[in-house]
Amino acid sequence: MDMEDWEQRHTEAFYNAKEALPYLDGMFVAYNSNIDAIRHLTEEDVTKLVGFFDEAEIQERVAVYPREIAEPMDFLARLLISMREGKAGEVPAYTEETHKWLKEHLGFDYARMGGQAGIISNLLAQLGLKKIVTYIPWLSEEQAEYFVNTGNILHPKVENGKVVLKAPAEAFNPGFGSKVNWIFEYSKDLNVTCAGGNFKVPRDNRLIISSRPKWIRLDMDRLVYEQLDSIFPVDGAMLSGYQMIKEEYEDGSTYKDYVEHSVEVIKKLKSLNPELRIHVELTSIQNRLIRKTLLTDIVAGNVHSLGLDTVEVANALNVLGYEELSYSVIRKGENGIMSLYQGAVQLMKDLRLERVHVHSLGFYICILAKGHPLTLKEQRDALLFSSVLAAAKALKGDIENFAEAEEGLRVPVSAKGLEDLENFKLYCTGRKLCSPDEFEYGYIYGPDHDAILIPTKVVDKPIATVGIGDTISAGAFAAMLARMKQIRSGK
Ligand code: 8BR
Repeated sequence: MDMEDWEQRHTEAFYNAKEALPYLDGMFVAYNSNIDAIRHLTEEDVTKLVGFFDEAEIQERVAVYPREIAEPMDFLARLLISMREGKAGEVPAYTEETHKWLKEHLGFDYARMGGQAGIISNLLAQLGLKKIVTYIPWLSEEQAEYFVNTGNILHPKVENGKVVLKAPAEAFNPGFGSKVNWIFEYSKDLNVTCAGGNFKVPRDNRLIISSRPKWIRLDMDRLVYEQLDSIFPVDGAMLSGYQMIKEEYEDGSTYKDYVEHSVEVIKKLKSLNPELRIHVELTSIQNRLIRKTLLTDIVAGNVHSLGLDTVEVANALNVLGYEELSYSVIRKGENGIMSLYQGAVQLMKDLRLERVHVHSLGFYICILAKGHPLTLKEQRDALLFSSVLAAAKALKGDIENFAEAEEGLRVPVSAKGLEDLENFKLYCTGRKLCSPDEFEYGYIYGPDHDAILIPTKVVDKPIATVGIGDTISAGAFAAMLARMKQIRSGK
């Protein structure tokens, strides 16, 4: 694969998408958003935190290895464990106690929009889409402040029994609290002294405390559901946040209730506009039952498109009964990319999808069912556009407008990504999935599917990597829909 060709194709695809996006009427985005509170920890911070507790008790708590944050001591124990090993951690908190304690005793450096639906809404708004209708079942006043003020994000609000679309700042429910996730970042070589012991942090990493307030429900207000026609016209829906569904709730309801409602929403969206395409953005789901149910009951046969990273491909395959393939994806190694490809094809088939977009560092793979709506060149353009967005996001942390997105074009295509794909060439040509020439274009013609493989732009020293996966999926999905609309209008 030739680097120069791919640079050129990125540029062309970016401007093609820029021309096509204004053809979109709008996008519906639901369900999850939260506030990310970020705090970079110094040595003094850690000493101060340790000083709040009895050191022998800290030691005991570290040995217990708390799996949830019920009180501040649990937080400190998990922080010390994460720092000692330099290993990322994510621990749930079901009560607000630790949140309040952290606000009083430590505070955060800055806060930003978190959660897939929140990140996707802001991105599409900043790219200038005509209309984004966002639905967050737990939209609070504080959360509403984190939506960008571009005027094109609207949220359903019930007024006198009637659903109207308003800016998030006018659509929140005053009775709701906020879901705040704390992200504690720390650097390599930081010295930690606790209970007479001493260690040096082996690498940069972070501990996340994800807030799971009991009142959170992945559900749609009944009136909003009944008057769902009020969100139209929209061309697509991007749905995420299903990981919030719990097996059981204190009020006796179970995951089955929420799964059923979620499917009703999808069916109603499709009945209101049969042309509408629906994308689900996956993230890691620890609970295997919920992960499997999401795939087999919500995604399969109901939605068109799935976006996920390589670890999520492995996790999905694992609950669907493809353990060997799943391990082979995780192990990476020589067969990693082949297994990833086979795995993505399997997901397309088992879940009856039109499109599976897998993003990895340096390349993306998109599997397409035969009969998908665009040419492979057009599908490739949509992916290349999202690669530019990912580069802009890694470069700047946030893409405030189209001009900032354009800066992603300056980032070079990853040599490592090209090399990984090159290693895959023999597999593809050997199995007659494509000729060597077709491979150079990134096109694959399988017996029961087509596929696109592209090397992508990767920023050497990214400012941040949070939200890049969501940016990639949203950018590619929006660009694909926009091209479909453009064609329909005769351009
Ligand atoms: P997830 O958060 O869903 O894992 O997605 C992260 C994605 O961000 C990766 O799949 C990769 O494509 C992209 N990415 C990362 Br991580 N670092 C990047 C970088 N420095 N430049 C461009 N893309 C990056």
